[in-house]
Amino acid sequence: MNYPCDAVTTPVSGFNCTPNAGISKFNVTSGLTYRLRLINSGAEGMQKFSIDGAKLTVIANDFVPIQPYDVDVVTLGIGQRSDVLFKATGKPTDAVWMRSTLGTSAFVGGCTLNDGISPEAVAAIYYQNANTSIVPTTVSTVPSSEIETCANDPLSSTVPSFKMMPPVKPHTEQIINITYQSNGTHDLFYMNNSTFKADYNDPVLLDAKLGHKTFPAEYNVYDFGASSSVRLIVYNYAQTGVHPMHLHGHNMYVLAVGTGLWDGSVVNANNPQRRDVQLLPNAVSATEPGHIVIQFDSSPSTASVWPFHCHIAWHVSAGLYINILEQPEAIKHDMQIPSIMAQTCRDWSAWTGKNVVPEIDSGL
Ligand SMILES: [Cu+2]
Repeated sequence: MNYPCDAVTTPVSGFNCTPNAGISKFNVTSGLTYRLRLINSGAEGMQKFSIDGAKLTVIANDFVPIQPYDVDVVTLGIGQRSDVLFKATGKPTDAVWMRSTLGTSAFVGGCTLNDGISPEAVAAIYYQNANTSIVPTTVSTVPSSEIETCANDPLSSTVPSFKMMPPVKPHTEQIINITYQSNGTHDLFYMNNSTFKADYNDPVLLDAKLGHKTFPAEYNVYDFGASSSVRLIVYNYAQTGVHPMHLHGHNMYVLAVGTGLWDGSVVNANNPQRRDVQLLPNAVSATEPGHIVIQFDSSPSTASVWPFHCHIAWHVSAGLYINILEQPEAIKHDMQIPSIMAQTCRDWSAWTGKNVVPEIDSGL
């Protein structure tokens, strides 16, 4: 959209700021209902999506259909997707704003690190007889308290359409404590006192295929063996804000979200929210963490090495990452790794034998 190019203080090679770049325009017809597939494809900012004067009906989170419910604003952490219904109930001549706002900066109590110059993106929605040469003049009626809430909607609101009940007693339970501390030169994220660091020349999945059972500590490998059900109790002690935690390969059950120590209670225990990214609350203080409790089912069909990490680009860059090694025996005996992968590893090994590859961060 339009951005005040004078505000660009650190030009990035290859990117130019175009003054008065214009806005995106969407055309709708009065009386119809539209499905919007929203994704936050950003690096850090928690987006709050709304359409002036409209309620939006959420029908899916991270592609998992849920029982529809209405909101003023849709909260999207990095990587989160929500499908919403927008009913175009306006007059044929109406024009309204669609908004995605980052709210106020985290430095003054908000949810994101925006610089305050242009924290709200807008696009125009034009009904069929609207004058598309002028921009809308509508204002947002979303309460500021909803913009300032750094959390997904309550788990009690998000009930999957297809019922699945996770085991009350999982096969394996693991606590993950996230902290933010110095390694001597840099402040990094630590998972149970270990900050993640990848070795580009040593893929964990290949190790698992070869039957290796032990890994360097900095790979942050959690071997859950043949557990049929795994629960992670994740505590955020970092006091750096909210983390959109993402699990690969599964729709995880989100059993609880809160602050302090988990009291064991589960929301919608017979059919909890399932999705693959969930906002983990900020720590209240150094001794009072935020928490989420997630759980996933496992079988030989889900055998792999699955990342579980924060989706904020520079948090995962700073080590907020673990590898979940699932069903290693099935990997060793049943998984077919295409020969092109082995060839790629050999080629990479040969090239890195003669060229230094700078690994400036965790390696992810
Ligand atoms: Cu994070």
